[in-house]
Amino acid sequence: MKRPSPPTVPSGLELTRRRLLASGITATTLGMMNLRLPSWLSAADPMPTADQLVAGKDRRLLVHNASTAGFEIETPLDLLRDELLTSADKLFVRNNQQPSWAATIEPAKPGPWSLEITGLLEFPKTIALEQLKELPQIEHEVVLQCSGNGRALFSKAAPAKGAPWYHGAMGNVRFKGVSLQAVFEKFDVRPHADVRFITAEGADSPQKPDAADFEHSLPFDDTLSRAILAFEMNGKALPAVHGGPLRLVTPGYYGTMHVKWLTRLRLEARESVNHHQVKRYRTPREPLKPGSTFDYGFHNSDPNWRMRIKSVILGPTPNAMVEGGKVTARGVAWNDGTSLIDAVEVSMDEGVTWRRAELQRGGRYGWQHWQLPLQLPAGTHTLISRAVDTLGNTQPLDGSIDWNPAGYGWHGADRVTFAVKS
Ligand SMILES: Nc1nc2c(c(=O)[nH]1)N[C@H]1C(S)=C(S)[C@@H](COP(=O)(O)O)O[C@H]1N2
Ligand SMILES: [Mo]
Repeated sequence: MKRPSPPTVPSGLELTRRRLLASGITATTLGMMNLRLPSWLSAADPMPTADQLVAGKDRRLLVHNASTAGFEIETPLDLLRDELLTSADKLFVRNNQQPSWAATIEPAKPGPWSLEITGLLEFPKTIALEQLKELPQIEHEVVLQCSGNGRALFSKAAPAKGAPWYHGAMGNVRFKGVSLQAVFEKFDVRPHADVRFITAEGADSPQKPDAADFEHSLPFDDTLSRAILAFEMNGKALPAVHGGPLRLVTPGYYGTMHVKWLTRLRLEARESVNHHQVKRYRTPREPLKPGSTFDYGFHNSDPNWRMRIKSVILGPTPNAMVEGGKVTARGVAWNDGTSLIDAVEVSMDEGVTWRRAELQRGGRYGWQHWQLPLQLPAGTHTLISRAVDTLGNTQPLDGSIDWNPAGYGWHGADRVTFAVKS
């Protein structure tokens, strides 16, 4: 696909305005929808651009957080729309912590790398990256999505804590590596019978010495059957910023579970009590009143593991002015890969009637593309999309019924308002 050259960057103010416009939303839309403005919009000092933070990134990406403790960088909708596979220079970045050598989309060169497998097993293992690469390699197209993606939309109901991501904390990429199952077989990993979780650690460490080191526990059986240890993305060595040289990728799971710079897997009978596993990256089991507080624990919340079913409208973009009456609605849909996306339905009348969009099936864990040609009169229109899978899972019309303090797991029916010129 042809890549437009990045715009030349004038003054700071113009830059922030450009970035917001590039996201497909405008300050007025955000205001009307009662959403929180990105912090950099009001900041006197303009944020550094994405390419200044991470070498090789497209400077049109939206920087939410430029802290050296961990970057948060979003892909604007119109850049997502142009590619079937999100290229390394456009893919969002979310780091809680980051190794100093990982601020580039080039392959990582940290020196010799190995993976330890420890915990409840017969003989602990240390496996060199080169040994892993000798196993048969497999490739999966996967939706990589932060569990906070769409958080800004929750703020309509009540503020949610964290970066106000719109839809661009996601992408669709191909990861290549070796299956975890094959690694267990080849290296004769013998887990004890009471192993229930795999806890993954990366080479990154927190900036403050008293802060918890990022790690995540995943369910053992599901992870063993799905996960790959990835060392390539989109046919090239895995970019350092996206977890190179080695990343745990469990297709169908939220991005936070795809631990980057993977150094250790612990086989355990219990979920980790690490702060990032227990107090963050969880979703309450029962509905909450928007704005309420919640004390997260194992008994009342679930980790952000499998992704909820979702569809996103990629065109028209919010507030677009469309010429003529012929408009093609289009976008993507996905779920956790356990069942197939059965349909994407589109409504032009606030959910009274629905029409099925044409579905173009992709890989089990990747984006399913959909489109629907429409003939529309001049005026303002609101397009709503929702996906349904073969298990009957679908998206709530008002996604804010899933409101939670950290704004995780937004999967409301998507809606876009645009105008047709006469
Ligand atoms: N080691 C490590 N892995 C990590 C993180 C991190 O901070 N450290 N962030 C996680 C989160 S919250 C997300 S959403 C994804 C983001 O992946 P990306 O930056 O490659 O887009 O990485 C996950 N893996
Ligand atoms: Mo995330």
